[in-house]
Amino acid sequence: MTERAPAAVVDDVLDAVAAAAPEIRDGLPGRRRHIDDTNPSGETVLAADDFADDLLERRLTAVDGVGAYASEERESVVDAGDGVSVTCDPLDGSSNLKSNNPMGTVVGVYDAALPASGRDLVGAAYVLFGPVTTMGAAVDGEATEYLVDDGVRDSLGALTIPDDPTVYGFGGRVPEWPGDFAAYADAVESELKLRYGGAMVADVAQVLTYGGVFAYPALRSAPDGKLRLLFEGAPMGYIVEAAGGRSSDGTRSLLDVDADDLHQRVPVHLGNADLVTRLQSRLD
Ligand code: FDP
Repeated sequence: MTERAPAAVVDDVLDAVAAAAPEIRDGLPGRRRHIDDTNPSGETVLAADDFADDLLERRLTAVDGVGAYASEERESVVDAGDGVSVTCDPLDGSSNLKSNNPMGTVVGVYDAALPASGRDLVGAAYVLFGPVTTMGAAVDGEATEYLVDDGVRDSLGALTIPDDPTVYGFGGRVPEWPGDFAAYADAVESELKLRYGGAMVADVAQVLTYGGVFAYPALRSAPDGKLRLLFEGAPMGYIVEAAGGRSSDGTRSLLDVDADDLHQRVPVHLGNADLVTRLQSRLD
């Protein structure tokens, strides 16, 4: 659907996201308050969410070959002409801003009109605002980690999930977990160490670094979980699968979940293939 090769556009999108990263980080200190607004998922919005969304919308729609921009913070898709569609969670884990804990940005590049399936992804990336700024990106089935310094991404090498898993992090209140997920969590607790910080990007980065499993599962009160398919689940699933891991909504890869609605939610399970396979057989 674009005249430029999607891979070239993805490269420019990743550069634009890296260039925006220091500006997003520098813009955080004065924007830790809530503004009088809710996003399309009904969540309260911080000034920082709005700021990052506006900045990324301007930068990404300016990339030659980007035809659409959608984000968790806005109701509908922004039309930018012909080209690939970019989805964005501008500040994932922004409730960590109050406590000054890590947060991130998640980007998906779909070679299709939105809402699109994860199988239409041609690239995906996350930026992690931790003690340093890093990016994890996947293009053409290969995942790479970058250090983002001064708005430029420098490769740190292949991003590969370690074979010997050591950590797990599960979101949602424990009494809200369905019984089969709780039984899986019981088993995992005796094998792995809990590492959970409340920002999906940071929690998945720990799993990619140490090996293990991250989940924001279906909840009793929210059978589709909390995370959004197009903005969070599918792009992160694409990266974790490219890094040698596995993703699941409980029964299938996150890349195979039908996308019917721009803001639809999905249970998210990501990590080492055997841990996600075990989880899936418990939930099936
Ligand atoms: P946040 O609401 O702070 O933006 O998708 C949003 C997200 O954070 C994820 O980053 C995180 O994994 C999850 O929600 C945390 O939710 P809980 O507060 O329920 O743990």
